[in-house]
Amino acid sequence: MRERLEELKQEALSKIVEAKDTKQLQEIRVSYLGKKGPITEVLRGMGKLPKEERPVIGQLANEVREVISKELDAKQEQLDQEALEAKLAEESIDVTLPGYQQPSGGPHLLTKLIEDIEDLFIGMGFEVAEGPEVEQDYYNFEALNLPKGHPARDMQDSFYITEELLMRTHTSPVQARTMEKHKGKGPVKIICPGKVYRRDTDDATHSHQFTQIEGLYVDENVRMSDLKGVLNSFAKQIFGQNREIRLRPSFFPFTEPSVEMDISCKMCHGEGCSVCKHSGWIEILGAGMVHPNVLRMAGFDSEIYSGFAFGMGPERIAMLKYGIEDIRHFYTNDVRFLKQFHHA
Ligand code: 2U9
Repeated sequence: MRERLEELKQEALSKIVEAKDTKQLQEIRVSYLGKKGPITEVLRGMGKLPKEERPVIGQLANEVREVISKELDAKQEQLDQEALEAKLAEESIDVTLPGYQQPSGGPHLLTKLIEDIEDLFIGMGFEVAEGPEVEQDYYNFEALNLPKGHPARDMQDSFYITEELLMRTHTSPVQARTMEKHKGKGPVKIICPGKVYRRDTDDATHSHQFTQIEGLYVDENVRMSDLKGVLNSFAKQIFGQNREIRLRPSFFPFTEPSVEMDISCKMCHGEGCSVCKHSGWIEILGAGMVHPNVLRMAGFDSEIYSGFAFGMGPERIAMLKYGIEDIRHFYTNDVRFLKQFHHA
């Protein structure tokens, strides 16, 4: 019996050494120390032993139990420690690894161009004025010398909401509103940037929504030469000091006389190329002296006051400045396009 116990002890201890996890340890514990295990069986068979041997074997059996139990506990502790170390190793952070690059956005190139143009006119004494994009027919057309039935206000060309309300087709109603607020007293010296809407089919050069910057300067003795000086300064600051401007006669219902302004072509310096269609000049904006009817409708005495006005499309300015060939690039927001202008 002594040998049997010794044998069981060795067997259990070598199984404990080989045990890989808690489950295996538990199985060893149950099979050797459990009620149906071999040691219990030895103790049950003690009745057959001579009396004097019983306490000796009993004590030995208890010692074997104890040794196995202690080894099981020690092994369990070792497995727990190993598991903890593995977990810590797996979760450790290498603080020397480089961080993830966070892509940063930036203002849209049109936003930046509009802000640059605003700054340049602020530098010449203009203030920035804004107004509603949903506008009354009166301010969008009537107050600008475009009475009902005028061909330029065709229903087909504007987004009407009701008979009297529409999406503004230009930023001119902002000037009309600002003049009205001044109650016939000058000076009014403003630029009006903003979104405008026209019923158009989108293509490379047309968009149903685009932006405008318009300017207005009303005071006593404002002349065409003031307009020319301001626009010349604008053109040189945006396109370069080596550019020339020229004014050609034109027509707008809200200005008289009206002009269109060209800048000399940077590709050919006035000699003629594909960008300027071999004319040496590129059209960039429209302008003129404010029509007396417009001054009167806004409450100004057209005998005392005069003014100039101009209007431009920042998309067109940007297309010429950066060689962009399709107006839809501004609105489809492909980052491969947009990010080229992050430092512009
Ligand atoms: C008031 C009086 C006069 C604004 C003007 C233009 C000429 C012009 C176009 C340029 C290209 C619009 O962006 S575009 O499509 N604009 O040519 N705009 S004079 O004249 C005004 C405005 C308001 C009270």
